[in-house]
Amino acid sequence: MATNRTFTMIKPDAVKAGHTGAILAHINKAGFRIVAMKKTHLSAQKAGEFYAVHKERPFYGELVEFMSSGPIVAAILEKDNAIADFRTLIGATNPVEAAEGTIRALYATSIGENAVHGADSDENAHIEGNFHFAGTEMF
Ligand code: 3AN
Repeated sequence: MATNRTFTMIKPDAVKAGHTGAILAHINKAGFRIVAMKKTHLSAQKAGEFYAVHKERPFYGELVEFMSSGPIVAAILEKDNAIADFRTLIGATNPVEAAEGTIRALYATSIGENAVHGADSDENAHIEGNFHFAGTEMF
């Protein structure tokens, strides 16, 4: 069922800073089960495809450059109310607005380099998960 799954990426800033383990611990402690996970490095083309919905936004070029600047950790996560609960766990897009204790408040450095991605709907979680993983890699 897609309704209890979300999709996340630990972004290049957080991977580079060595926060992968700490972020996964937050995710684990919040009750998410890992359905699929991999460390990978997106090409600029792949990052551009992933963020195609933001093509017209002024920060698109910057976003694609950043997301292809180093390795990421991509994962599909499962939990009741996964989309909303994960967005609560990560906090606001801009870390200065992110609630205390959230992943972005703890690890993000700016609105662009904000440590983690979280899908914003069941539909997008499904699309984004399938972008990164084959059905045979989901358990
Ligand atoms: P969220 O990831 O919280 O859903 P979106 O969907 O508005 O946020 O933006 C997608 C990604 O684009 C963000 N995670 C962030 O990395 C980047 N982004 C958003 N707004 C800006 C901005 N004003 N300047 C640079 N990058 C931005």
